[in-house]
Amino acid sequence: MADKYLKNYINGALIPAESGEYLDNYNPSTGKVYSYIPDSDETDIKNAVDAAEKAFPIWSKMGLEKRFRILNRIADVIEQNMDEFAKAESRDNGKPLSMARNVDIPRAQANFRFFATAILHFSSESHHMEGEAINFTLRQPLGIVGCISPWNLPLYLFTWKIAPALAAGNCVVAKPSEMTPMTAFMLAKACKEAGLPPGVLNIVHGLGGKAGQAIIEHPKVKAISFTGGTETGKKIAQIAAPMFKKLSLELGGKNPNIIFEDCDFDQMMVDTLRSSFSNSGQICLCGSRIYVQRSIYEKFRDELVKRTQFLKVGDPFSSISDLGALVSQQHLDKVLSYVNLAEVEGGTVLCGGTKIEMDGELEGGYYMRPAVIEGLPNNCRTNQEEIFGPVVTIQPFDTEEESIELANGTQFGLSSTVWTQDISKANRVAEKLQAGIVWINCWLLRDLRTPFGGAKSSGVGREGGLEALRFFTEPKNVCIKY
Ligand code: TXE
Repeated sequence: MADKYLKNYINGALIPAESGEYLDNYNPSTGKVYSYIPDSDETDIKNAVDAAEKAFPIWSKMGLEKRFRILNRIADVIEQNMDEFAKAESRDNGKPLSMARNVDIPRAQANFRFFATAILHFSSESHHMEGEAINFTLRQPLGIVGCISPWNLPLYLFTWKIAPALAAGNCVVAKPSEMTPMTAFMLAKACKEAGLPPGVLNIVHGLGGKAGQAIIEHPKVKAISFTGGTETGKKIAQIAAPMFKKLSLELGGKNPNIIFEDCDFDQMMVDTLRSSFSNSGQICLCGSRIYVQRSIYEKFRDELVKRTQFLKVGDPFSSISDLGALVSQQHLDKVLSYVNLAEVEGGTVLCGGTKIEMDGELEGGYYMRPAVIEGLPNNCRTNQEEIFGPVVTIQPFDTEEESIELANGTQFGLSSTVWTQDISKANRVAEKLQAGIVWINCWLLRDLRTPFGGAKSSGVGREGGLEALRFFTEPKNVCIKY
């Protein structure tokens, strides 16, 4: 099979790492190695940056209309190969094929389409000084930028960064997670097919501490857009900040769901099950701390446990699987260790939290039963640290004030969800929540024009819509006296 050995995409060519070394790529549903990734280092990154530097004058001066056409064509190619992309994503990550088909890949093509068209409408401000002068803001591309993405929503998050960077006229050196490189490799082929000029986008595979870090350290990379763990974000900031690079960091979450007694109970249950266990809880926006008003706490608990036990964990390729495999053995071990920790901290595991041993082909896969835990204080580690798996804790509260205090009681501040039919209460609570995103009576409803990102330790900067185009451009004020 030609595609067993993935290639870097540098200067328009698909090539191995200069070292000739490869890393194993596992299929999480079977636990077996099924392909190999270039183990790139700073030499490959240097080559990618050199190619990007050469391409920049052409790409940045090409004109919006032409950039729009090429990026839109990349979206077309992804769309035309939707099924192949979805299967690859499911195999590489362990997520249900249905999710890759309905969420990940449609969104990846939408990212290209959205930013291809957004750049046509992007404009800047002017400021008039009456009788004296006019200022206008020139927004110019930064040059070469770095995009680094995680494994949980591989192509979805990779393109969420690359598309606005390219639309704004930058050239990009990008690295997908070493755990889920396959669809990034396929994107490289899609870019070739769509006629993206060589060097405009360079995709380099490899380890975070090696290839990833070389992107951060390279002096010609002017900005970094990163999504991943909070600890990695800290490391990146330590290197990039003294070099005065622009930084957008989308980091971890420990998101609260606040459920008031006056909510639409049925709708809330449907969405709470989704916000708890979609993608096996491996979405930074999943709600993992669930606070329920005491009068409906028991009803909620019993219903959540019943519905959670009903979820089918199994072969990602089977249409009846609600949850697939977790991304890696190491991650499965980490998530299971948090279930043990919860018990040590005095929690009661109401359901799940154990490894599932599969038979046949799936024997070595990384499967676990989704867990619901109660009886833990807010300040314990289980409620404070990001688990990033199919594990939620539930806790009762009495008053609106108490719910806000509990929700805000962690270092994180990515998203939050509020369930109530009282519009005044919903607005009061939304105003006080320390989070970049508040969903009221819904979850993961996304308009790509809105600002996206976190407060506190969940990150710095915002992605999405105009925020992304502003991030990837340098504002220059021009003042003209008359
Ligand atoms: O993320 P990492 P991992 C959280 C989640 C998870 C934890 C670790 O809690 O358990 O982070 O996951 C690259 N310089 N989230 O290990 O290590 C790396 O190669 C430059 C939350 O996957 O942060 C990958 O491409 N790059 C999250 C990317 O950074 C480096 C989604 C993310 O890897 C690097 C995923 C370095 N020194 C995990 N070290 C979310 N909020 O969506 C690593 N990388």
